[in-house]
Amino acid sequence: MKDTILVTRSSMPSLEEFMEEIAPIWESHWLTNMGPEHTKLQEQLQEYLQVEHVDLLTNGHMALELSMQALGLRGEVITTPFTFASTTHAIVRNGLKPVFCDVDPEDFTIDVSKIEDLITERTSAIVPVHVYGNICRIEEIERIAEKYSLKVIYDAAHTFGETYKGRGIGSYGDVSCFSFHATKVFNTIEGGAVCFRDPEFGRKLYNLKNFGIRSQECVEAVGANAKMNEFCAAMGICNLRHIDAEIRKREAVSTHYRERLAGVKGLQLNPVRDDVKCNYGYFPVVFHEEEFGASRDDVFLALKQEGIAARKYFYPITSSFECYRDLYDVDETPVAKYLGDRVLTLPLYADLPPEDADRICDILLRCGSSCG
Ligand code: T4K
Repeated sequence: MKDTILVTRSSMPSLEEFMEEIAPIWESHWLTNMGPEHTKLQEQLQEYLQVEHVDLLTNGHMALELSMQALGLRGEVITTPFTFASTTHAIVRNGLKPVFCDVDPEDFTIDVSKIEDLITERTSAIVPVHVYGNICRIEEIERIAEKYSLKVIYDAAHTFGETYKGRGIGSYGDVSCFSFHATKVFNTIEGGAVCFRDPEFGRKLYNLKNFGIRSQECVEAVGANAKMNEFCAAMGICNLRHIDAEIRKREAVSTHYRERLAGVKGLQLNPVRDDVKCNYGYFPVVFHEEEFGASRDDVFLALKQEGIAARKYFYPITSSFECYRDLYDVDETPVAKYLGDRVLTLPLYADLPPEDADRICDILLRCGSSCG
């Protein structure tokens, strides 16, 4: 039996490099609450992400949840169900109602032609997801948001380091929220960030991540505890030194997959765009069973039997979660439902050897020919 291959593997610096970065923490005894490592990473990320302002949080989920709170959203929020649980939960946990818009069949992002029909007098925001690092139709979203005075909060969890038309992706919308979870292109073990332009929003967010405390004697809002600690920030500082090389290695794996799988009947791959600098975070494949000859679940099982843990990101779509039973109608987003039932995300990380990528492709392609 060959070694198990998981869907991803965290990028890490050498132990020596991390030890060197955390040594001053032992001197200072300053472990959290916006210490020097936090400040240093924040400054470095502002530059790397090409954004006006960035704040660091415990994770991408709290970045979304507290951003919505800081913006004071009310009523309904238009979003997509083809995403991780976090996007929808953040809306619901703010007491807001998610209104699900369908997705584009080619790139899985919000179908902008369907947004306006969903807007009511209760709508306060749009929460589009740059899913798998595929950039949403930004200009059209901006046009709609301006026309109806809506806030735009991008779930940018998958887009670390990406640019669109030469601009850092975090600079679009009112707010963009990143995840720095262990499974992401860039990680701080657990972590997240919010990029924004309005300093007043930034002040509110900063307080909200620290219980809503404005000063020692004034608590101005019902906040949470979502501060990134010094060890996580130190991990980020180390990982940031290697990020460009890591992304290049991911690109090589993605290219390898693409060479083997592009053009195969019944397989749909992520679209490639000239105006986007991509981070190669995920390699989703949609299996159109009728043409390919095998279903997503056939391939999932065949890989599993060989110790390869591809993942069904994002199945089930969030509107069909058990916790939202009877609240939403999945048939209102037929494309999201269709894709959720057919997509499989192949293993992808910087050090995935080409022979493993080949083995994965061999098993996958064999499924198509044997079942078809
Ligand atoms: N919005 C979107 C669109 C998101 O995708 C996410 C998170 C968020 C918001 C929220 O951001 P965070 O609050 O998480 O920062 C994983 C991640 O936990 C989650 O961050 C991510 N999206 C989601 C797509 O995937 P699981 O439950 O699939 O993770 P898990 O534990 O099964 O790990 C997957 C594989 O990663 C493992 O098989 C091996 C590898 N791994 C995992 C861990 C935990 C490592 O190599 N090292 C590790 O430490 O959710």
